[in-house]
Amino acid sequence: MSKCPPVQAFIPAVLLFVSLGYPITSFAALVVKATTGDKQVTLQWAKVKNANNYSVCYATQTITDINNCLNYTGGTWQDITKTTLKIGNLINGKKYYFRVLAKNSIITLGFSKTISAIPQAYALNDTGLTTCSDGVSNNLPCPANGYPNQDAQSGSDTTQNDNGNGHAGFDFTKISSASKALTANSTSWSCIKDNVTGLMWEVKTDDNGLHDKNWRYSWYEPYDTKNGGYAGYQNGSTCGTPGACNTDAYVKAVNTAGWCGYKDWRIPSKAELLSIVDYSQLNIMIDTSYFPDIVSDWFWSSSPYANDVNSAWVVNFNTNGNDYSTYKNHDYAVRLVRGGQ
Ligand SMILES: [Ca+2]
Ligand SMILES: [Ca+2]
Ligand SMILES: [Ca+2]
Repeated sequence: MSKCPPVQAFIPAVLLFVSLGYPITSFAALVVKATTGDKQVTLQWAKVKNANNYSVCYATQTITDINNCLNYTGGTWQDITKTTLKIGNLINGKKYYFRVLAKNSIITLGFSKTISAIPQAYALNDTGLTTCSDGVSNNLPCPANGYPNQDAQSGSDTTQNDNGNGHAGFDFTKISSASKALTANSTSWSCIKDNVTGLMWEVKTDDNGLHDKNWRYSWYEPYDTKNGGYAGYQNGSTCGTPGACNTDAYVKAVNTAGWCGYKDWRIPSKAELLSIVDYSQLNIMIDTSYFPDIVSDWFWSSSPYANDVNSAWVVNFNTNGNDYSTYKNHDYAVRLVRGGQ
């Protein structure tokens, strides 16, 4: 009658062997994704068949053996029944490693590969790139044969690719001069809210007023803790208000008047400026449907250059989206930012 081998008796023996701590390989069914936030990382994975419990191990060094979780630096072990876990009280900028184990009430079913994530005060934008390249051509569909794991194959440009709110993964909202959120098809706006980073950006004007896109400023920061050892140069010459054409004077003038209802505008850091560079563009390296005011120039950051007190960082939105250090007495464009700190 019975033609089959006694399979049912065999499987529990194997699983018992596994659950006693003998090595089992990580398995494809348990793929963990990490989302970073301010001092936190949220892990998420799909439910594993037959699993009703999960254990999460995280540490500040890579986890080669999840069963030894507590032996790794910062090793922490947590048992949960859900398929998502928010881990808080982490240190921003520090790299953490995570591994998840799936089990039921009797046995370990398997575990994920180790992934890493770095919590940070604000989320990062992706690059805007949605096409792949090989050794010869750009703008190819992904994947490109023989050239795996390209920028366009990961990040929010892939997971949140919606051109209706800014190119690919960029997610912008137009803001009126009275601080009101506007629809994407609005034709007049004064500021842009970046919904990924949480930063709000100044949109320039072309009316010869305070915000005119053609004005240029020298770099000046009177606070010693922020200027890298030298305050810079006060007398830039091309902002329509003689004697006030430096970055500090411009910030003060805008905050005295207010812009989009706010008075806490500041010069962006280099990292903040780089967050709105759209690397899919060839010439003007920003989403011009939200920032139509862009001028072909370098934009000042608030970041002093550590190797030379006379210099600070600029970001080139004109041709390549690169950052450069340059002398504080040069005149460059400014786009103010607020929030995020
Ligand atoms: Ca990407
Ligand atoms: Ca988008
Ligand atoms: Ca103008």
